[in-house]
Amino acid sequence: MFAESLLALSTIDVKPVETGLSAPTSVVAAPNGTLFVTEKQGRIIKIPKTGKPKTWFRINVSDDEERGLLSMVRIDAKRFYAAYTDGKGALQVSRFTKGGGQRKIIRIPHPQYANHNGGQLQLHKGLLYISTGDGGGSGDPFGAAERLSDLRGKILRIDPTCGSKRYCIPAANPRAGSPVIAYGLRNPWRFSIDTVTDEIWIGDVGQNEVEEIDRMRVGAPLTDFGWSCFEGRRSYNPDRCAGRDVTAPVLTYGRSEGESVTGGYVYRGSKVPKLRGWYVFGDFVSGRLWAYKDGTRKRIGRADGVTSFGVDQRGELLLTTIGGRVLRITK
Ligand SMILES: [Ca+2]
Repeated sequence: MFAESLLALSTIDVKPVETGLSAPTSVVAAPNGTLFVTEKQGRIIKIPKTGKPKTWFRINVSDDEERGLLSMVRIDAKRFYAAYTDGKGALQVSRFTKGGGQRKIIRIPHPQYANHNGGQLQLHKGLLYISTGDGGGSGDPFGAAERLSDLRGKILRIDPTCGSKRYCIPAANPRAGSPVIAYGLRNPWRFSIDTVTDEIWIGDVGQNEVEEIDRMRVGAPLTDFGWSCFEGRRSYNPDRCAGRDVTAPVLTYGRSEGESVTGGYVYRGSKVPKLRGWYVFGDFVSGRLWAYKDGTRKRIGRADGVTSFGVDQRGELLLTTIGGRVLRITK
């Protein structure tokens, strides 16, 4: 441990923004700096720049094991998209209007197991990107991640505003008529889109041995990240490899460093110059935080139970912890 901390070349500081939340799963910011935090049990908490946090919205969710309210993205002051697990365990993505109810966009059945729901949303150039888990259990019992007709174990891209339709498939998607832009994922719990390079960065939680970070261009051809043929770069299930052209992870780490990766963001803020252009991410179990750039990974700090990263209105990095904290990376 001691030697390792000496190798942490450049550490960062985290400062609490808020504490006492209930299992926060994501944080987003409004242009005025107000933060919105999703809680696993279905509440959205509004945290103004000054004053007390308040419950701003409630969504009925199932919240056993890994189920719950999983993330949101803002559209404007009253409207947002959220991903949550419904009463039957399906991953539901809907548009909500404060005071105006819910418009259901897409629902992905996931009835058997309560783990591996994915559930990250990102809005980029008017299109909605959605991560989905492989259906849960262990070892992808359904072979869902590799099967393109199954929407589990994927990154999806849809046009969520499409006349009277619930959604449309963007013409630029790699497969005509399919929302799938990436597959072969186990539980891409958190992913982000770096708008400077137009790249998608995915943290894909491993099975027994290997955590991984994957990366693809927004405009890439259909991309296969390998699960469950591979776990990270290791062979996992050779029966699931036939005919696949797998894109290897950008980086992997094993059980000596963590057990459940939480994907983050490429830092594009200004207050922490040493992190500019570095991809910052962490591990939910070990609490370690790292920064990665061009083949170099540095350990930069610690946050126990990190569930999610977010960016504020100035591009500064936030994170949430299962213990109820929102933290800000300050230097
Ligand atoms: Ca993989």
